[in-house]
This record gives sequence, C-alpha cells and structure tokens, in this order.
Amino acid sequence: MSKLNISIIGVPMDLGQNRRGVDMGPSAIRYAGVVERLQELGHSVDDVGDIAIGRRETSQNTKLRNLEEVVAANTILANRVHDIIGEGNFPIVLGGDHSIAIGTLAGLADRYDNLGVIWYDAHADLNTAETSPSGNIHGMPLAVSIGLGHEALVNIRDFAPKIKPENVVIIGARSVDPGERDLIREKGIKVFSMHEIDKLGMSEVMTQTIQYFKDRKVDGVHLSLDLDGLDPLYTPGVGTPVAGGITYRESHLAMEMLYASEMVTSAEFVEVNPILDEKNKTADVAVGLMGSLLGESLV
Ligand code: HAR
Ligand code: MN
Ligand code: MN
Ligand code: MN
Repeated sequence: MSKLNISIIGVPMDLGQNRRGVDMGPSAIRYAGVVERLQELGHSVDDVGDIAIGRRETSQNTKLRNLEEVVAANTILANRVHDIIGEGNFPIVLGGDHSIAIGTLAGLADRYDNLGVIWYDAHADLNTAETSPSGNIHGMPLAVSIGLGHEALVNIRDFAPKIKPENVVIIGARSVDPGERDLIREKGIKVFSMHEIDKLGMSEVMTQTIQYFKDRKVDGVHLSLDLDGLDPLYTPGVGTPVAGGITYRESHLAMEMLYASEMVTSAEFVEVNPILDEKNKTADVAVGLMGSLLGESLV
C-alpha cells in the first residue's frame, strides 16, 4: 500500500450514552502517540483537531437522548469527513461514543457508489427509538446509516440511506437486542458473532470478510471499530464492556489482514473512555491497532 495523507479528526462526543469520560477519548488516543505512530510508518499525518460538541440537553427525550446535539455534531463531522475525502486524504476519526459513526458515514457515503462497512463491535448498534432498551443513540448508528430511525439522524447531508445493509459485515457481536436480531434477519446483514470467530478462527473470518466485499464490488471500505469489540481484559476503558470478546492478537491479525487487502479507505476508533481505563491501556490498544491497520509489521 502506498503512503497515505492521513487526516485525524477528534470527536469528543459523550451525549450518545450515559457514562461520563468518553469525551476524553480523542485526548487519550493522542496522548498514546497516534500521530507519531502513523508517521513512523511513512504516512503524512495532519491532526485537524476536534469537533465542538454542545451541552447535554435538559429536555427529557428518553427515547432519543440528546438528539439535537447529536444531530448538530454529526452534521459538522459529516461535512468535515466529506471534505477530507475530497482532498484525497484518508480520514481517521477518534471517538467519542459510537453515535459519531452517523456523521462519519454521512460524510463518506456520497463519495462512494458502493461503500463497504466493517462494524467491529460487541454490539450490533442496530436499534431505533422503538427497539432501544436505553434511548442511547450510540446503540443506533448502524440502523440510522441503513436508513432506519429518527429523520433528523437519517437525513444528515440530506440523503438516505447512507449504506446498503448487504454491504455491512459485523464482527465480534455478543450483545444483541431482540429488535436488532429481527433486523439482522430481515435485512440479511452479515454477522461474524463470537460464535463464528471461535469456530472458524479470526484468519478465516477476515478471509471471508474480504471476499464478501470483493464479491459485492465495493469501491471503498470503512472500518468502524468500537473498542468494546475486544475483550474487556484488553480494553477495560469502555462504557459498555461485554465479557467473552475478541483477543488482542486476533484483533491485530484482523488489522494486518485488512492492511494486506488494501481495501480500507477510512476508519474510526470509538468508545475509548480514559476515566474507566487502567493507565490508558485502551487508548494504547487503539493506537496499536491503527498501526497494524496501516502497515506496521512484526518483523
Ligand atoms: N444495545 C444496547 C443499547 O442500545 C447497548 C448499546 C451498546 N453500546 C455501545 N455500542 N457501545 O456499541 O442501548
Ligand atoms: Mn458500538
Ligand atoms: Mn458530495
Ligand atoms: Mn459496542
């Protein structure tokens, strides 16, 4: 893979869920040395700074918490990501909670005719206001991106849907709500749950994922990596940890195989919460995974 012009954009968003501290995720990832790590690989790296996030809403819309502020921040993010692609740069978005994938995908979507998406996560993030057990928008971004959910979220940048359900591959799922399960079946979304990862091994899972995108002739692949996809043993600094997750080495292997595939055209790393972390371990893992995704090799 050739050397990239990487644009790093921080989104200190914590309004998509209810644990404080995930707004410090971008700072923690910078502190863990993301810019230097990627520069060492020969890429040129521009840290364009953070998107401004509004204040927590006082209104109590418990089905879509902080809706207005989540829409506002994601609209700004979408426009920034759209510009970054227009400049020919490779965007890396640092979260912040996973609601920011709404903006990232909105910015990417009309730059590609047939975008593929890898959703590396313990969760499916396929809830709507109707199915969500929490009202937290970070549990909804994948549904929003396939066109389901509140119109203010779905129509960011004035078009919908952003992606096709058949172009999505979920990897690492182990906490899926009933409404999400129905949607996975109804839309035929490809899922490698922990069951498949255990059974096939990560090497085979990634081989099949890469082939899946080739079969669909995607013209870009976005990696949306929620650090809670890994087992909390490796990434304790997340708001909604779920036991029985992907290991550290499996995750590096996945990133290394994606690098070798030369398919990935953008990425985001979300849900890093330094307040819940152990000595910035989760941000360190995030930066390591970015290294493997973008060309680091062991020997
Ligand atoms: N599915 C649950 C909900 O909708 C939990 C959401 C999970 N949190 C995340 N997203 N970190 O991946 O509330
Ligand atoms: Mn998520
Ligand atoms: Mn456009
Ligand atoms: Mn998750």
